[in-house]
Amino acid sequence: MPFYNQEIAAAFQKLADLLEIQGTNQFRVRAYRNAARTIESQPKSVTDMINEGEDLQELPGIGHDLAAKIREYVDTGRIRRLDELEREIPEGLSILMKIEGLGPKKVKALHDSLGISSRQDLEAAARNGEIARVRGFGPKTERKILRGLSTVAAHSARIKFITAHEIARSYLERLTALEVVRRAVVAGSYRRKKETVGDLDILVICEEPGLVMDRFTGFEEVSTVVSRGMTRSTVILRSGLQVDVRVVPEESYGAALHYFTGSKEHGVAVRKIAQRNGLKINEYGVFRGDKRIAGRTEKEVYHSVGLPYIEPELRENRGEIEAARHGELPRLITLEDIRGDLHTHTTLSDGKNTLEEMVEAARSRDYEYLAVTNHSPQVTVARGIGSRVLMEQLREIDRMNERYPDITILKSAEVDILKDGSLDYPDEILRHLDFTVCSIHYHQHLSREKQTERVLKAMENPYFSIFGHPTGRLINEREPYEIDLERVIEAAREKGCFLELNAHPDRLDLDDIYCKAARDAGLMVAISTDAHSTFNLGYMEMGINQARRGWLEPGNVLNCLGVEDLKNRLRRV
Ligand code: DGT
Ligand code: CA
Ligand code: CA
Ligand code: ZN
Repeated sequence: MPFYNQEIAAAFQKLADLLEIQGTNQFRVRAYRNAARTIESQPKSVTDMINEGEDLQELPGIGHDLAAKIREYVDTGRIRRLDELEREIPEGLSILMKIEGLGPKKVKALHDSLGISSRQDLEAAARNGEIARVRGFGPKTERKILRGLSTVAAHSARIKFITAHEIARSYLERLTALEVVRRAVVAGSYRRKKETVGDLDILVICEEPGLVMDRFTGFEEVSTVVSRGMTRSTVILRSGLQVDVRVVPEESYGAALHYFTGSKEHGVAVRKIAQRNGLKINEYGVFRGDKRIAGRTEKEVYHSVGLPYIEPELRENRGEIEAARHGELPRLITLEDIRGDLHTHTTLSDGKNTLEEMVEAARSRDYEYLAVTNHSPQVTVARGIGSRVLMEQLREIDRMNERYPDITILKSAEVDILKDGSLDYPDEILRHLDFTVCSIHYHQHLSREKQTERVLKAMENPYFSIFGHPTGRLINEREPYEIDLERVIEAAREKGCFLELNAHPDRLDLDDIYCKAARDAGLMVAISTDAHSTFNLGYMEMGINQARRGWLEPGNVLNCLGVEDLKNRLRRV
């Protein structure tokens, strides 16, 4: 039975959550969480690894007991220990832990004192002011919980792009493996590379629709078949994700792809132009009267209304049609345009790989440069390093640069922006760096005014180079800080600072809208992975997706510059 790594990881996270609520051994809890992260970040399917007889204990943090539990899950779809805990602890409690402002201790306290065991209970109690009266809680925590509740409610139905990507890939592989399938592609928001995806819309060209539908509805991860027809079926997977599949005739492929890629708003706008020209566009083709005049490719569809091809990432009806009409579409950035990564961690702070391993990985990606940006002292949770250790690393980088003439290792740090807007290393240390990534990790709930001032003040320091993960949001988990990014963008441009597009799939921060705002303001953006392992360097692809949605061209992106140009751009003093 194939399991997605994401699914196995989720089971381990749940196990850890429940143990934590129960108040058992912190050490076990952490072991399960680490295991979940390890599984999640495996490029290869753990199910395949087991089937191919690989030893899971070679994975970092996976011992005998954990390996056995993974195997148990892959063999049986369950973990007995998890079943036990689920019987002992009310179902709702582990969901409550996902709400910002609530940890296991608080969840347990609320359960014991107010009998809260579901989101509904929690929301009712928070609205009635009961939570503020519980020992150890107060009005502030109560407000925070209400805020957290609204975030979860607003997002939980959509899944992150990277998860959709994993599932989409495995579905496509198995569909295209069928001999009768000529072509299979995922359209919808997935093809537009939206940061979250509501459902997957698969289009198939094939000779035997019946057979494809049998296969499609019969895949093992399907939990419900919502509908099954000859040209259209809908299923829901165990993970909760809905997948639609439609079989389309070859001569309509372009029209169908255009229709189902959306966005709806873009489609409507294109169809309006067609109407004005006496044409009709639908998912079967482009028609003049009853005569089909185009529809085999998307290009044909656009050409029929006098437009050049528009990339899926731009199809949001946010000015792309006007730009296309005037021949002003951006030449969107691609992965090949990227010449290095400007935000990475090593084992020195909280990374999983050594400097040398990171450098080797960057070389195998053909990068011209790699910046090492470990955390500054304030960020103790991520094992921030002091000035002395940082200076030692700079010397090690000198040695590495001699050893590897084909790549430049840039000296940098992820410097915490303190509450008062000062930076977390003294200037006499900062001046030894090629540049800095400055970011906020604490005091995320300041007022909009204060948060903005804090960042503007920090930018006055001439060693401030790139503002890291500028809004601090975690997709589906944490709202962005209150901050006036328009002002930050303006100030950055004036002072010679830059903004990061953090490519981590949980962050994608800047979002598409602000990428475009930066571009429109003439401010360059750094697309950086924030890699904590060699594997994470691959998140660059996620950053590129977001950048393309934000209309970014190579000329808008710092790390498309060669190393000398880059250094010159970054130097403020
Ligand atoms: P999602 O799934 O919420 O992330 O977003 P989409 O864009 O994938 O939306 P979805 O799955 O509802 O539909 C896929 C595409 O099909 C959508 O982007 C455009 C097209 N479509 C769906 N419903 C309509 C509609 O009522 N009118 C028009 N013009 N197009 C539609
Ligand atoms: Ca969709
Ligand atoms: Ca759909
Ligand atoms: Zn970082």
